[in-house]
Amino acid sequence: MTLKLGVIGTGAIGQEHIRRCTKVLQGATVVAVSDINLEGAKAELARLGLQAEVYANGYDVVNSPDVDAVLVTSWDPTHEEFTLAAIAAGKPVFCEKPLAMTAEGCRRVVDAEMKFGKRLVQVGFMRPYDVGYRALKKVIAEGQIGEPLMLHCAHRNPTVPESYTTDMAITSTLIHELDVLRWLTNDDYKTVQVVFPRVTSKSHARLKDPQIVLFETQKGIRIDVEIFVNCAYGYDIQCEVVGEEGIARLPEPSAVQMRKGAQLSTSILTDWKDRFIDAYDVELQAFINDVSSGSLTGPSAWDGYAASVAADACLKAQNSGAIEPVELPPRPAFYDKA
Ligand code: NAI
Ligand code: ISE
Repeated sequence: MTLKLGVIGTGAIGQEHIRRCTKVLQGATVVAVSDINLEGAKAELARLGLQAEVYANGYDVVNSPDVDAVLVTSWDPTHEEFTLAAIAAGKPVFCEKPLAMTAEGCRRVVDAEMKFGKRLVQVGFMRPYDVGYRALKKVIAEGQIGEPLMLHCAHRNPTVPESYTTDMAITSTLIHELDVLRWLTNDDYKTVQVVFPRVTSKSHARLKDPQIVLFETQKGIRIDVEIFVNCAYGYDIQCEVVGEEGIARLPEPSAVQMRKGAQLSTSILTDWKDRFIDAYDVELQAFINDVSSGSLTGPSAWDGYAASVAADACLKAQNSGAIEPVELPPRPAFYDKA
């Protein structure tokens, strides 16, 4: 059976996901799309040579009888409402990160899903599907470097638009680390502090860049994450785990080494779309397969909530300068992994 998808938001990642669902992955087809930029949505369908219904309103995508499952790829503040609408319609929904703008918003999604009685939500945290992060997790889980003691991480983007603000470095960017580091260490955050180094001259008035976010986990692991979104040189994701017996690093994306003109060089990617291109394929194929087999297994609404509880504490820490607690309630049995 071919799963009929409706996509809300046909911007950068919406276009990427429509392309992969249509041209790369198996078992799904895009039958409906929506964007507040209707002409942009139509142009994108024409570019891909795709026949699909175009709706002015995302709710019409959710409620279309032709749509079996929904992809939410519109702006961050719209995620919660469309995800709740999909749950109300009893349709599986893949929602890009963040699940909602606050932990409270994510909790509404969790509560609606539990009330429905079956998992319907997968959050677009793709890093647990990345081959490098999976290899790193295996090394840790097998005890190859002993117990993890410290993690040193960095999330660097070459540049961001004027619309990007200091809090988005947490809610839209760090949110990936907030999810993947819980998954990697099998741990939860206890406290967080945010410190601001000297601001880069490449930033703008509404953005303090870079930032350093310091966590202590429940097991006592110390984590530092540098977020530097105007780093200029590339899109660079780093993760080093210091254990009792050794150190393990996230592998660099594979790239050709060149010897030329008295230089030894390896290129660095500049675009997030390329850095995790395979992981996006794998996460969406998993969603399609899981919906078809009737049970979702990917990052859950609870994972989206847990990341947002930590994000809220980070936002508080940005403003207070103090060490703030991260208070995640116990996970309901509903979200126990099979
Ligand atoms: P974008 O600005 O390129 O595209 C967003 C699109 O949503 C725009 O075309 C906009 O017109 C549309 N939109 C906004 N409100 C809407 C509404 N109410 N109904 C229908 N369409 C609406 O942004 P981008 O980069 O594609 O990001 C979209 C979402 O995906 C964001 O939430 C972002 O955080 C997430 N994202 C996730 C990534 C990942 O690595 N998992 C990477 C990039 C983005
Ligand atoms: C963007 O929205 C993403 O999700 C990218 O993966 C991330 O690296 C970037 O910082 C975000 O703005």
